[in-house]
Amino acid sequence: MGREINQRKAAIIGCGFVGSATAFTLMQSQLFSELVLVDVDFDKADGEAKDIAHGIPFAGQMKIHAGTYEDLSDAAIIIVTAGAGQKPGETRLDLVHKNVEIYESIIPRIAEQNKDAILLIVSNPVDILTYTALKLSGYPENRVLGSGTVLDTARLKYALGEHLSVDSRSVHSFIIGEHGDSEIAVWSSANVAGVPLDQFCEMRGHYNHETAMKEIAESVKNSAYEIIAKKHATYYGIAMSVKRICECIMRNEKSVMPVSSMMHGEYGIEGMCLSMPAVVGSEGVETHVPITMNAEETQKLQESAATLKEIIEDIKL
Ligand code: 6V0
Repeated sequence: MGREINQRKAAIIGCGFVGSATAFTLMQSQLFSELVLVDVDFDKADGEAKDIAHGIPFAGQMKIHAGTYEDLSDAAIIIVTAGAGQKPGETRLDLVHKNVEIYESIIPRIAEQNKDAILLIVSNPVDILTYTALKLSGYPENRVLGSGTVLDTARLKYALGEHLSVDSRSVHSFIIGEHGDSEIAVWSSANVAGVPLDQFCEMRGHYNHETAMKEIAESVKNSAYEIIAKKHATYYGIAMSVKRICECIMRNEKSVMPVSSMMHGEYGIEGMCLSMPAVVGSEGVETHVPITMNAEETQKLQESAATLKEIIEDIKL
């Protein structure tokens, strides 16, 4: 245990659709000089590493290879995407038992090799598994985070950008809570370049915002179901979300992102992981940013938390 951390090394555990798309994206990002891929199926990891490595001459020099848990001992970021994905019709919460069991076999082995990395959890249900990884790893809370609603927030910004015919990067809005069916779009603080969303809608000739926003939030919430029904998995959007989180950590950007992390009484929510905006930098989650919400949004967040709490109380770690 305990080689010195190589600040430019990352590892991905689980090389299915999400793990391999993430590896492909990270290879192109040039954020890391070494990327190690681990999977129960070693050949799968090896095949993906070799295939992705053939893109290196077009992107820039680095090392990408399949490995074992011993190879994690000096990784700065360990991304966990291992586990079953949703089948058509399944919710993320339906995956709990299968994936908690998989985490019980993975997380202690990571912690045995490396106590100083940042654990970035991606498998679903991501909030429950972030909590599971935190408990099983013994890592400090700031260094265990889940991709949370970073992807859902990107989906929301994309949909709003299309609706309003504006660059999605100029849209400031968050989806928070569970990465799943009880997630909440925080409309009350949404804006485009500082202009409140309702006002911007009118500027663009849309006067039915309440109906339109409801439809957009529903379609964002259901987009994974739609994609899974059509192509059996989602992976490009999450790969870009993971890359963005890695950028923040590697460059100590301190960007505000809705990652999943441990809650300590914010909005009365305690002892569980869910997504709310947080400052993310080289130490992981630096601090939560309790954005302004109206009473209805706060209540929905508490309901989302209650859904997750029930599940957490049911799993024995
Ligand atoms: P997949 O294509 O079935 O890949 C899973 C991979 O994990 C396979 O290669 C398995 O061999 C491997 N695996 C299983 N058990 C272990 C183990 N014990 N150790 C190491 N590797 C193991 O699934 P896919 O890649 O589509 O999805 C992976 C997870 O990501 C699922 O839980 C999805 O629900 C989740 N997603 C999370 C998203 C998010 O926003 N957080 C988005 C999309 C998918």
